[in-house]
Amino acid sequence: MKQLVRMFVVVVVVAVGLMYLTAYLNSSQGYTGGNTLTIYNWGDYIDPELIAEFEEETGIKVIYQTFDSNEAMLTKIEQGGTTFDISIPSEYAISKMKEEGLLVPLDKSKLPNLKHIDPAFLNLSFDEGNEYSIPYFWGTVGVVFNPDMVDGLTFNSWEDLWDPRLRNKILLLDGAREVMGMGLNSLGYSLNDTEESHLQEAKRKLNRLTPNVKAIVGDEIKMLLAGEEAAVGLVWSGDASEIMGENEKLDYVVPSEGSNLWFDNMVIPRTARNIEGAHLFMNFMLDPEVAARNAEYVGYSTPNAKALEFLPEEISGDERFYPSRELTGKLEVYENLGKRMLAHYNELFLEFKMHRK
Ligand code: SPD
Repeated sequence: MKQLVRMFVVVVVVAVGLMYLTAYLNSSQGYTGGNTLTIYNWGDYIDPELIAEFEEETGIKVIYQTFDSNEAMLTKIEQGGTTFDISIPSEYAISKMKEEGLLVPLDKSKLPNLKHIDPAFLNLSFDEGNEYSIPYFWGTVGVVFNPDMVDGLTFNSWEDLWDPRLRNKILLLDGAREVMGMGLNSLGYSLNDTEESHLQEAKRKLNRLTPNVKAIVGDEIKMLLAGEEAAVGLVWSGDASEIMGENEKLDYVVPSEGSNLWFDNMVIPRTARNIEGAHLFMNFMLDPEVAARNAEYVGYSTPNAKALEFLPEEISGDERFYPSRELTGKLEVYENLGKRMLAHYNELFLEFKMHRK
């Protein structure tokens, strides 16, 4: 009987000990999340072979999920119940996530490859000192068009999009900031404008674009434009580069009234379970050869100065996708306009979408 009691006590002590150990590991910053890494990225935004190589190199299994807008990503992370270790938001979303305490500060000692990033992409106002985010890709918003299908229009001005010859020929990327920004820029306003009369004016102007808009779409915009299903698209520069790789007839231009210069950076959301693995992944993606392969695969512009040396000159020397500082200096970066104003932009964009129906 005594022996039974002793065995029972040993079992209870071991079980309680294991419970405490598990709880400690779960709450500790270094917990390896069962050696998995959950990545939450934009669709079509990484070379899948690189994920396989990272898994092989580190023994970490990657779980990969995608989003199609900063707003969708923000809502999901704000709601909680997720365990993303890495995400790749744009600048204004990073600023909002910082404000809401949704990000983990980075340990730079674990990111030796950070030295390869062009200093022009570091220390930007949305994350001074890169305390929370590391550059991944950057680019502009502009117009991709098929010269054979647009009757001589050149899109040096946003105004060209309203030309009656483009009836049912335009695809718009499905982004509230991008579409509202285009409407505001076409009127000579800032794409960060918060003046209600300007926002309403932009919405009315967008409503007048409706006859020319064939569809508002996600990543399929690339396939549709490359396949000549539409003549013109409002797109991110990296998508334009991929489309033009598929169909050499097409061209990309940033209209002269101004447009958006954006930055997508890697971050570690507060919900992360594998912070160690997240740093390993960031450092892996910062490796110049890896960054170059990724840029070549997805078509977006790399902020990694050393990686440029591994890219063919026809890519790194293409001013449409690696524009001069003179041009980028004239473009505007989206500001974090605050929760209410961002929601208002989304509402206006939604109203524009409903107007089309
Ligand atoms: N298919 C990948 C799209 C990534 C684009 N990010 C651009 C965000 C600009 N705010």
